[in-house]
Amino acid sequence: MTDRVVVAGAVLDRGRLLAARRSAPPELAGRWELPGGKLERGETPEQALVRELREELGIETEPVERIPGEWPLKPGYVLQVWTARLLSGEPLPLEDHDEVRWLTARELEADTVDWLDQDRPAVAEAARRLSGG
Ligand code: DCM
Repeated sequence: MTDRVVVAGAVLDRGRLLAARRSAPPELAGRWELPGGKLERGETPEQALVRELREELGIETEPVERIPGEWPLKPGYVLQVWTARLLSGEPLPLEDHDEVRWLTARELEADTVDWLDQDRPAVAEAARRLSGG
């Protein structure tokens, strides 16, 4: 059986990375993540990402490239991450989150927010891209 994919976005805009704080489930609430969600049947990861970011945050985005790697979640699920460009909208915690923040490279380096462990490798890679590394 192949694992089901959860796709998350490293949304970049004007030198900052978008972070969202989960409001559910209880064991993940309060932790920060790259926002996203599960693929629906027939969707490509890019389509799922655009849909999830629209539903959860009210923003329009364009996936740019996949960050290499795949990270295990709960059994049967893996996390894949794409970088994405913000096209329009101001992110708001409409669904599944209770706060959003734009983090600069410096704030990322200072480890300002409590990321989900499984998101940390992709966040580090996105931070490298922000600082031009
Ligand atoms: N998830 C994660 N990291 C992300 C996005 C999601 O670990 N950046 C996990 C949390 C959930 C599962 O994927 O267990 C499905 O996400 P959601 O509840 O947002 O659909």
